[in-house]
Amino acid sequence: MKTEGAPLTITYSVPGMTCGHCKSAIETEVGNVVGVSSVAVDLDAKTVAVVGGSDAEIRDAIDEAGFEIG
Ligand SMILES: [Cu+2]
Repeated sequence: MKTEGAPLTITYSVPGMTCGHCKSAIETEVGNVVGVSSVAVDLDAKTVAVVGGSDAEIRDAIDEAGFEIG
């Protein structure tokens, strides 16, 4: 049996995000990662705050959406 702690919020810096299109692309890809319960994109701060999921899979999803983590 696997025990998990409370989900952590991890914040990624994604400087390439510029508009609502970028925002929804990231939200869709990262939202599909197993275990992710929340994705909050801040276009002004260029950050993506993610609750739950694995760091490696979230990084892959951001890459998959066409963005680089800065
Ligand atoms: Cu955009």
